[in-house]
Amino acid sequence: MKFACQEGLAVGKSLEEKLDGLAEAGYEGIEFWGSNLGERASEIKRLTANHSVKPSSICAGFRGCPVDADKHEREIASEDMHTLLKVAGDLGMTGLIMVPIFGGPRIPDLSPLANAIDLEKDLFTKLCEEWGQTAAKAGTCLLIEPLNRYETHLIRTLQDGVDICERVGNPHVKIMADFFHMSIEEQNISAAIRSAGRHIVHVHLADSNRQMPGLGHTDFKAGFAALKEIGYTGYMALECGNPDPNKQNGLARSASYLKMQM
Ligand code: LER
Ligand code: MN
Repeated sequence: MKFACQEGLAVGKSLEEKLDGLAEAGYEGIEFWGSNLGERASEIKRLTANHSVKPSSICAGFRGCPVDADKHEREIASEDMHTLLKVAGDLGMTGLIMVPIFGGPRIPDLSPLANAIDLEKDLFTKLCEEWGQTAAKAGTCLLIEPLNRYETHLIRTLQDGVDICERVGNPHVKIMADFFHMSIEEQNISAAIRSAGRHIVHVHLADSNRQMPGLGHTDFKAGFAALKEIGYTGYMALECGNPDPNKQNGLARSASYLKMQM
């Protein structure tokens, strides 16, 4: 297991300084926001080629919403997803993280023919089949991220994500597990990780209150033990608040805390 950190949390004016700061604090990966990332790909490649901190993943950053009622919204989302998957592959990343929809449904309920949720899931599965082919060609993965009930109605538990992966049946369509969302949605985080094990290829780290690990009540020791049991060797990227007035110290303290939970 390797610790990574989202670019927005890293300390430094330039990407070069951020990479050095992350290495010093004990991180081996950096996760980027997706919008316009293609324009930065050559700089990222150049700066990370001989650096201990590698590009781990892209976190969303596509326009539109792939399960919107409006065709244009769906098309721009899908187009950006294909583009970002190619960028993720080009940068040697684990994958592109995506949430199909924030908030409530945007398509009408057509029951008794089909309710909105079934329509959304069918549509999302179809799109994952298309994105999965691009991911496979690019040598990366599409990473479905389950979110808590206050942020989405659709894919909320690891099992919800696994159901889509199994419907698609492409090894390049996987899920990622976010400790913050799991602390709200899962009955038992370790059991959920063990049960979804075959499909987890990326992890987000935040405590139960979305602060730095160690500042809430999530049992990372138990969660990491479950990840070890499933043979997880991927990145775990920090996505949380850093309340330390000295941000660099906060990052270093978090890495030390996390290493003690392994
Ligand atoms: C949002 O809560 C989240 O966890 C992000 O990773 C979504 O892309
Ligand atoms: Mn997340």
